[in-house]
Amino acid sequence: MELLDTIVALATPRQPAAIAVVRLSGPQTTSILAHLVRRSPENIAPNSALPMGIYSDAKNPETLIDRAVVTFFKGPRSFTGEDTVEFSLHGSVDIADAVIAACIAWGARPARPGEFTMKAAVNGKVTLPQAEAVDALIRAPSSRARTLALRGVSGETSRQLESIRDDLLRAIAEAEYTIEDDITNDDDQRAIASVVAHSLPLAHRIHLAVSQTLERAKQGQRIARGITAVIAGEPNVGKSSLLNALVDADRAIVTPIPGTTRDIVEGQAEIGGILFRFLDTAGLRSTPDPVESLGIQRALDAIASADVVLLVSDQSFESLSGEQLRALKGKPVIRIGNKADLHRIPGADLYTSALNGDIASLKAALLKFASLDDSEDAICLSARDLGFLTRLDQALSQAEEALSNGYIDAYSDMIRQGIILLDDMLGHSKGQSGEDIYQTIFSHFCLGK
Ligand SMILES: Nc1nc2c(ncn2[C@@H]2O[C@H](COP(=O)(O)OP(=O)(O)O)[C@@H](O)[C@H]2O)c(=O)[nH]1
Ligand SMILES: [Mg+2]
Repeated sequence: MELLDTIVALATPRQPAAIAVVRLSGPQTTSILAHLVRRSPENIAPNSALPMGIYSDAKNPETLIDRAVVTFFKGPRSFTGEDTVEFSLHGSVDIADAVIAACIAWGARPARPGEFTMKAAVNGKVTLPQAEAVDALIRAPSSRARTLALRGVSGETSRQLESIRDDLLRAIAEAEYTIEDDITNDDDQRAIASVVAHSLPLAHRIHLAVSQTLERAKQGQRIARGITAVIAGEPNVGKSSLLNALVDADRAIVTPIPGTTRDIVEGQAEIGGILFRFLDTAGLRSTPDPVESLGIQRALDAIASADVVLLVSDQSFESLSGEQLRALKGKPVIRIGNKADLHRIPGADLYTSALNGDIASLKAALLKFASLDDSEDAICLSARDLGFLTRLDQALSQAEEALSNGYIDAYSDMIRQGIILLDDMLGHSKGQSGEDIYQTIFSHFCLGK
């Protein structure tokens, strides 16, 4: 992939619409533009939207494609860091295709998905985590996910990571400087002890900062991808009724006949700005019916993949079989006493009446589970970034351990590894090829983004 190419793409959906936006970016932008419009590009002021005719060849008035608005962003003060033009066209697919074809005829090439953002990253306009936040923003499934991604786009998280990187550099400098300064053949031990005493607080502080960032990123992931809550329990306790109440729609079939639900029924709802995916399952009981048995197996599989299990009962929570209890083991469980309009059973965390739509206590418990209280701290990082942070966290705990044992060289080595991890994560690393970065990060972006 040639990073210096001038690229062009439709940035809006390929369908008739009010406006279609075609983006052109790269070093040849103004020379290509000079062929498409009659005004000389020197006379097109940056950052202003100007109406003008767009031609396949501006020298030939018969090749007029559209009368549209042209906005010119002069590099480096543009999104990509290079000269960029946005054509806001009448929203016809044919017009957009003709403008793209003209750009290509005069020297541009079709952009790959995400390539404009890739240019921005390569030109230092955004860090890789920032670029990923742009994608997360476009795909955000809930209002909280959107707010979170927007904070990522602003670069706040990247700045925190950069400052951790600065601290790591300082940690190496301090350890190595003191060593060179202090160590003599006579009192090695004392010198090492002094480096350890001097460096441990900083090493500890950096490790703590990374662990906290990791936790905040994990919480951000939950907000970004939503929370899967599996509704489970014995037959006829009101699981399907609860699903319908939670998603406020008639998703699952409700009857007084036990064993009605067999396959998993799914519904989504946004509660307090967080996306919840609810899975209604077959009632857990032993049954000779082979179809119902398969449904129960699916229910147990769903429990295994749940972020939280909503265990529903209208009698007691004591009667689950060993296999069912095993499936619940280690899972966060909210025990729901349903049919509270009839009676309140013992042992429940909260009571609902799915029949009357009385589920406020359940919604409150779900919000609490999502730990909304401290979700203000959550940060938007991708699964890729989370992988880097996890490895960085491990490297730093090893570094801290090496240091406490007086192994200064091993300590510096681990810190150095940490810096490499951060550089790869932020996109500073020279070792990664453009194509690798493109494939792991940008290839799944939208075209024209
Ligand atoms: N009184 C009362 N009946 C309920 C409540 N929730 C569900 N039911 C009834 O219990 C029966 C079984 O409900 P359903 O949702 O199919 O239970 P599931 O088998 O656990 O999915 C139906 O007749 C529902 O109308 C409730 O909160 N109160
Ligand atoms: Mg059911």
